Amino acid sequence: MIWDRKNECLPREEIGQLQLERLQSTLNRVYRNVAFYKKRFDRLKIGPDEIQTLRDLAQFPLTMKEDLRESYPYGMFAVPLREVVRIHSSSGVTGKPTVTGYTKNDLHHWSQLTARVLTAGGVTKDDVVQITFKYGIFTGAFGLHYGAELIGASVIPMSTGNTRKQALIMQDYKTTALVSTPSYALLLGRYLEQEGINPQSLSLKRGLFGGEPCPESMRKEIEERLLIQATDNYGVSEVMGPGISAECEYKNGLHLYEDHFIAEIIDPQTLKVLPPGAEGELVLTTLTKEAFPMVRYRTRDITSLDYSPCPCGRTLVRMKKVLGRSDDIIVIKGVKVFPSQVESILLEVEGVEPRYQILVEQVGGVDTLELKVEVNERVFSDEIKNLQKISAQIERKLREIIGIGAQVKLVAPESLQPTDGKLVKVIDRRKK
Ligand code: DLL
Repeated sequence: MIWDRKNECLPREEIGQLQLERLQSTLNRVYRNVAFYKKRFDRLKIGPDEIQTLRDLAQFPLTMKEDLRESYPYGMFAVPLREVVRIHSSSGVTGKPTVTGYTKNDLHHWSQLTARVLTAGGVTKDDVVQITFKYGIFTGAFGLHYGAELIGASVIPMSTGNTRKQALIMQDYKTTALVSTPSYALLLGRYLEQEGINPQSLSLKRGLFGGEPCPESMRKEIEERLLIQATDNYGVSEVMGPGISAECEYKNGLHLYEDHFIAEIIDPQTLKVLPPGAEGELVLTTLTKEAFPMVRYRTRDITSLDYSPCPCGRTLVRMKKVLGRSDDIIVIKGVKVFPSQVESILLEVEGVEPRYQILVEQVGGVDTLELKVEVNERVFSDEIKNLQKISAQIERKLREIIGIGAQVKLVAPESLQPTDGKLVKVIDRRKK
């Protein structure tokens, strides 16, 4: 099913033309209304009129999270505050949060976009949607909430935590669609087994997961445990929140809503734009946002773009599932470690949750790594001897597969504290 067939299935030439027109207008607006952009463009002696083709965008400077922090809180707004009707913030996954604003029109577009996401994941007006993102300043819950209401689904605004109550409501209210992070869905799935709740007794049919990476092995386990179809959706608060890209039923990449965003892939080292298909860092430019337009925002997320046709009929480019963040790579004693590698190891260990936190420190000039991992209730109340066996097993796998020595600490279920439902996966306390 497609929510906005006209805009999601535009011929490719028309997408390009629409993007060019909207890009020219966005650059004009930011140049006139945001001192940060004016100063930068002037310094490089480039102006909005430079844009003759979409390729010309590469001449414009990249915007980074640090730039937003310097303009904290409202310095990057392109409209007066009285035009802003909603204020959100990023989840602060990597440091101090940033502020974003939305006009009435922005909110209208945002609901349309999350309605596209939900429809692509199979949600219709007949669904009962349980949202377990945190309701508050984080974009996840409100963003998807309004899209679900626009579709006409019945929305349960559960917010985060309290797995017992989440499961109870899921049973009693006959939830058909779960909207959450993939790691929370997995936790819920394992909780059901532990409590002897048969997933066949639930009405659940689909899960729409986002906010953090969901490797294929994780998707498979969630689908098997909850007996659902799971799709991935992606978003970044600084750019909009959820509603930037989402998988369709073919699950072969996330269709990126190109009528509202331009996607580029750059080499994170040289910062040069890479050709289609190459793997690198995703850079996003907004095309319709009024309150908080963003030009060439470095998301830090590693992916690639696929322009080949999709059997679903959408003509929008597909981004590959995010592989990890370019700033999440930890170098320990010269070895490069991706949190996703650690996650794959944890997924294979019985009784262990893929909910973890990596703490890197320097003790006497030597890098040390501690890995805190949640285990399920049964394992946690097991004998010390068995807990030690599990941590030794993880330590051995880390040494054999990734080549790093780590101290593994097993902790109680749900004891690692998420920020807005997302865990900060890497804490690096070494001096840069
Ligand atoms: O996480 C917005 C969102 C909420 C998206 C709910 C989807 C569902 P931030 O808190 O600003 O916004 O975090 C953005 O989260 O740069 C990625 O590193 C990561 N991320 C988000 N979605 C995915 C995904 C929201 N589907 C950061 N796969 C991004 C992998 C994701 N990583």
